[in-house]
Amino acid sequence: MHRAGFVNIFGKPNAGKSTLLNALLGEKLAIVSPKVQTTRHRITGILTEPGYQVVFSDTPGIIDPKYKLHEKMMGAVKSALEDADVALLIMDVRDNTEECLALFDSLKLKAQCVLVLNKMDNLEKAELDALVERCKAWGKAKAVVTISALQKKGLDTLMQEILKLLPDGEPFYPEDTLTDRSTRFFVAELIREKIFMLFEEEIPYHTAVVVTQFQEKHTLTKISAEIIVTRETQKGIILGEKGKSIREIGSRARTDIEKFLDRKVFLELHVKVRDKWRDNDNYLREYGLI
Ligand code: GDP
Ligand code: K
Ligand code: MG
Repeated sequence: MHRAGFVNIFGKPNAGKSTLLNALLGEKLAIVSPKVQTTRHRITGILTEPGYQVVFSDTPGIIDPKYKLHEKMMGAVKSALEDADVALLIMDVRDNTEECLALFDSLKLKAQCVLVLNKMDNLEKAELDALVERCKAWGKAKAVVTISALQKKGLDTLMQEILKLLPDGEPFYPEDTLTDRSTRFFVAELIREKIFMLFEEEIPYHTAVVVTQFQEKHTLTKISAEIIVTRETQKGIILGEKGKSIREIGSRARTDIEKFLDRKVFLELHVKVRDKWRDNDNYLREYGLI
């Protein structure tokens, strides 16, 4: 018998959705940062093992739409809600339990769900046990599992619970497929992650990254990318004094991209100002956000 199905990961911003996807896949597919709304796209990771294939999706956190970009992000959440076989509802153990459960109620889920209590490394055992009891009493989850996505704890138990709920079926993708996203997409994401790491406040939220050139040369891959911001002042900040900041972005991104591609990389970055790109359909399309 073979099982195959779609498992989508939902939760408030920073609950650890992207960290969990990466941990389950054993690959860094989704970028992670302590800032909310780092994930803008739905990212698929495909886990193929003897006897089963699980197509996981990481979704942007559940948010109130403010910009068109946010509406598109919520669109990704809604479409994920509708087509999953199993929903993983992930909660940070330190978040307000009642609030989280109310939020999950409001999603009006059709899929069967597993409640995943993440960051168990942050809670004493007695407190964790009490939380598990409260979550079981909620009654809407087929299982309640405690994990630490960061420390890769509890993941075997979580996989067992997922497999119990996965339908019988043939694989959807060839067994060596890891994701449905392009290499260019991951390269752009790795660059965007460095901007989340290095800059405070609003800069990351005003930034998009587009790969404009991706060439496999003899011994290395040559990549050019544009960092798009909304104002000249932001361009100045991204560049930094005498280009110090953009060099830092470039060197950190190159290290990660080389790891991801397992090849030497030559990376060239440019900064462009595009007023109000977040509210412009043409730009959102160009940046792969629609
Ligand atoms: P997302 O917004 O739900 O995708 O959350 P991320 O995966 O980006 O994680 C948000 C923050 O929580 C990051 O700083 C992660 O390193 C951290 N984090 C994720 N999982 C754990 C965990 O199990 N334990 C701890 N202590 N931190 C975690
Ligand atoms: K995050
Ligand atoms: Mg995320």
